[in-house]
Amino acid sequence: VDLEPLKKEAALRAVALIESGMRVGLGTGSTAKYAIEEIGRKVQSGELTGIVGVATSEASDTLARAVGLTVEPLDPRPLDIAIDGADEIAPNLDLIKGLGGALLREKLTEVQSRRLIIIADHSKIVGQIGEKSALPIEIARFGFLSTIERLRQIVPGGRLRQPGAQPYVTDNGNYIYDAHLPVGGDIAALERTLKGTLGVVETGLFLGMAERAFVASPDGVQELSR
Ligand code: DER
Repeated sequence: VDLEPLKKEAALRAVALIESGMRVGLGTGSTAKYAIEEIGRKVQSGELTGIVGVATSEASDTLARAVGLTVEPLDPRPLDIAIDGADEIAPNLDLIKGLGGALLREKLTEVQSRRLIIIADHSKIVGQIGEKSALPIEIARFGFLSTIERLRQIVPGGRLRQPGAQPYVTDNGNYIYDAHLPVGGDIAALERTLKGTLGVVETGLFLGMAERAFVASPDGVQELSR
């Protein structure tokens, strides 16, 4: 089945929560793209006014401006709402994110948002974190081979993200190591261990951050809340 209409439906449900005057975190990825386009449509039609967007990637910044949104850099002021996709959604709304490579700016932005709304198709639903997706970990470029060796001691079986001849480089000039998580286990403890590992910049574990998720499947859009 074509998931794109389902992803768009989920995005429309999330965008319906935005009110005029809000500061909005703009997510990254193919589902967040529908949300950014819809916000742009509502601003152009006058349904929404006074919206300021904060983008979680260069790609989302470019798209937001292209649809006529005002985009500002992240500053310490809180955001009213952020809308973003995910790679895995657990029953308690713990997430894996980062397959689009934007996890650092996403987490930096979304921790400042009063509400984090996740939008996805049903393929992202898991019973436990680690079931379907790798865990993206952003690592410093300098000494990355040493950092990867440190990570292999914690989460063996991962690899540097390298789609072509060169490693993938994030908007922040870092590399990504895609780790394979053991399913189950204490992921909060794992997050602490990973964050305490020299050379690790950020992980794609978004634990206890999302307020709700709109998940689209062929029989409709489910609204999950924590
Ligand atoms: O990289 C990211 O964090 C994206 O939000 C990703 O998790 C979801 O991307 P998708 O909507 O294209 O599947």
